Amino acid sequence: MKKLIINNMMMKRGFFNFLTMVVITLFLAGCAQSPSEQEKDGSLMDWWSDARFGMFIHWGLYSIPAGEWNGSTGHAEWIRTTAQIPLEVYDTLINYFNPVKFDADEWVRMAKDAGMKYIVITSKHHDGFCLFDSEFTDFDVMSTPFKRDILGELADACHKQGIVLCFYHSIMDWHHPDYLPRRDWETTRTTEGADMERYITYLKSQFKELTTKYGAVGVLWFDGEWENTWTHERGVDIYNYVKSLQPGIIINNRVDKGRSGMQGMTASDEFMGDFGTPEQEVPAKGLPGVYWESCITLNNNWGYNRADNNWKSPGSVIRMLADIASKGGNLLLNIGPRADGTFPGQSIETLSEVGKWMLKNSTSIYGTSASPFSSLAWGRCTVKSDGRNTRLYLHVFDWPEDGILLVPGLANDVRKAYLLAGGKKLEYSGDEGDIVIKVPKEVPDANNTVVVLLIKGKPEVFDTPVIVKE
Ligand code: FHN
Repeated sequence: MKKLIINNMMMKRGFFNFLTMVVITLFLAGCAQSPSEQEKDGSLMDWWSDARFGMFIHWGLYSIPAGEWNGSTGHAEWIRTTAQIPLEVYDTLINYFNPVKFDADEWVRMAKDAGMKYIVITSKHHDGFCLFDSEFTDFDVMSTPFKRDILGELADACHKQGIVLCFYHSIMDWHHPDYLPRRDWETTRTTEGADMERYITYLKSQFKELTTKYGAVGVLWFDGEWENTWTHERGVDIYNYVKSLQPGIIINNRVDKGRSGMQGMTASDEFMGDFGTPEQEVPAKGLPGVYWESCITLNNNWGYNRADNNWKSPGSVIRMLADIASKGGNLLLNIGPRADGTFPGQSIETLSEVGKWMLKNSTSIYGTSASPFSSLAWGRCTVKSDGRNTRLYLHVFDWPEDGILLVPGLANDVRKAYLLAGGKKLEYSGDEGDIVIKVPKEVPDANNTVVVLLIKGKPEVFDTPVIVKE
């Protein structure tokens, strides 16, 4: 059943394919369930929860100034607001958006080679510019010199390479005349005739385009829900509307008003959203029964900023991925492409290094669940059970100099211990529940060496799981 859903994600565009997908997902769809429930019947969240790792892409007109305006270099995708650029000035950028080096197949290949299973791209960010050919606005890619449907090309590449296509769409819109409020510094831009109901009709028209023109869509990633013109009632309406268009689509909690700030979790069950969205942070503890995804930049900015060279190291990204998976979450790692359609060199390098690690260790990330341990001095743990036995994937960040790796408070019988990369068997011993594993003195992978402990049955750990934030 789950395979069927994933196969549908990969189907080529086209109405027939879409119709088949709708029929199948109408049969399979269900509202989001907790991880324990979803194990019963292979539900909506399966592919997403198993994926653990996706690519975020922030790209648009704001990529042209590359963070700089009137000599200031601290801007990015918010530049229209942070540099207080009048609408009529900002909109002229549309005449210069011509990403001649854009290659959808290459973007998708880099994501896939990094071990990512889905891509979330900005169909429309707060500035209102649409990266797709929309019938309902001229403020879109077809009004640029490029005149190609970027989301259409990315959709083809994703379906061809088996990566799930997802869209980020901003509720807040600094361009559309019907969206309110205006920016507080836009004192001369009239609000005359602005009509939020008409804006919501526009939003719905574009959701229909996004869910009918590009085949199966994995996630609709909402954002910009925080202004007072957006309400819980509107969030519920839009959530249900989008689900009616593609019942198999997953929707984050920023469609409604329940997100608890950058911590990202949903305040209570009354609010809509299939998963929580911590931003630029990882929850301190695993949150059993809650779907969540941390979205994180590679430097300090979502949109491209030429001056921002504060890049995270590949090792820190590898460890962050393991940390998040050990708490039962997903990592959505951001790329801010340049205006010409290329990825920044440092981003390419990091994706490549993460990909090399994933090539040898991805089974310790994909389809795993949260650690049963309270805290592990040397790293993290992810878990995969087959009903009879369980594999504990021990992500060792701090390699023991004495060659002794201690696994505290584990009551299970151990069947085997080995290095995941290469499979080298390891000696182990244990009493009173502390398992001692003899590991090579020389660390195999200084970023994160995964040691596998194969145990009988489900993990029985002496203390409750409170996993310490790095
Ligand atoms: O304002 C946006 C920001 O530009 C970026 O898109 C992030 C990514 O999740 N979301 C909002 C800030 O919380």
